[in-house]
Amino acid sequence: MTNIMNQQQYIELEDKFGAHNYKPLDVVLNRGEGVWVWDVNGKKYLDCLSSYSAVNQGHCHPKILRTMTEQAQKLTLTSRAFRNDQLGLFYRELCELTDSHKVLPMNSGAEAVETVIKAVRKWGYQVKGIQKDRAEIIVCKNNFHGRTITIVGFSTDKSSREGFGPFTQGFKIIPFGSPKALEGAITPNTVGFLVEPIQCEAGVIIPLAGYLKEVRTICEKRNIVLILDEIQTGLGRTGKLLAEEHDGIEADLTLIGKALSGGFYPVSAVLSNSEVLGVLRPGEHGSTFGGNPLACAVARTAIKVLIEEKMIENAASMGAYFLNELKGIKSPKIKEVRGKGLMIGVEFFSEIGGARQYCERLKDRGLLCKETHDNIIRFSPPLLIKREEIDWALERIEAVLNED
Ligand code: IF1
Repeated sequence: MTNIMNQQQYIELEDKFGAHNYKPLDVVLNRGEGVWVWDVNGKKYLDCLSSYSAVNQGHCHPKILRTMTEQAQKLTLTSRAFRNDQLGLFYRELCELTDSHKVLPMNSGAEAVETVIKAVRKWGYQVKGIQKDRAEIIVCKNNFHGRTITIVGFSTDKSSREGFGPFTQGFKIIPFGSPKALEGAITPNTVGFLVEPIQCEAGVIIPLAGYLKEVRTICEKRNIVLILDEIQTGLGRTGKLLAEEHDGIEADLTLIGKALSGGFYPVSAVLSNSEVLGVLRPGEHGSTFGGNPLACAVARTAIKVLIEEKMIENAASMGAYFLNELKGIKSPKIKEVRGKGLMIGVEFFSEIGGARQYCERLKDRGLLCKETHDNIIRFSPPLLIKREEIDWALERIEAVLNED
């Protein structure tokens, strides 16, 4: 295929006509297959970001692609004014797989977060008997749950929130990883605790084993709803279907998104193990595209391939291998290597002047990854990555670390 423009021209177009709310690496991609992507010059890269875990199943997975095109030719959108033949099947399959009772489908992750905030507040008023407009939700420092006004209002990240107020009331922020802090923050008005099992965007921050178990106990004892944001950690990323399984617990509400469609389409969902979703009545919540037949069909296949092709098991074994090999790299630049499954963070000493330069250099050598905050690189390749491909990545990572 001949390109009508060169790479620089594509970049200039984006810069000229697009809002500048991103600072992407200057690589212009136009094709993807499995763990690999290609730029407009035909150069091949190993994708170690997986679109922030949205393409866990690999780029353009052929089975998901087939479902997408087949369903798109049949029926794409009915709105929820009418029913469609995919929604119930999607619900049942998701509930059976995750041991949930009810599902509420949305599109983006942020919408799933907004949905639980509404549902949990209503539960607080209706079931717990909290006084009107007093409901409080506890969240963690350094959280990342999305970009809406309400969500960034309880972010502690300056660039996410500054300049966007006034914000929504009713949130309390505690340190991540501390059951004691949770205990101390609960008041009679507390309705829920919203937390990521691993704080990915904060730099792959993994709490001590058993944290979620203690949190689960506290929520139970104090009658508050435990909400896990598994939008990034869920669907195999950490070597389990849901990261909560590492602690052997079940949240009351679980949020999934991203890889729920294998990256084809925005699909998110709130999974409920409790009565909480039951408080929503007709007219109180919804979305034009949420639960549409195309989304449901795509998500059904995306989940199916994740299971059938044993991607979760592969994430566990290849993740352990990748983590161990990264830990074995002797470099004075590396402060710490940490991870679970194929969610891996490499933290550099701040003296080296930021992780971005290493992302740039890795890009030049054919490996795509992204810094998070200044000094951390997250490696999160698609879950079907093979040992040889990890070795290929390791060679390049080592080479880049050994330069200058
Ligand atoms: C961007 C970050 C990752 C999420 C968790 C909810 C959402 C996300 C745990 C919201 C979304 C995305 C947003 C995307 C980049 C990416 C990201 F760098 F911004 F923080 F992954 F780490 N909960 N994360 O990770 O889901 O509404 O986007 O579908 O903002 O560029 P969304």
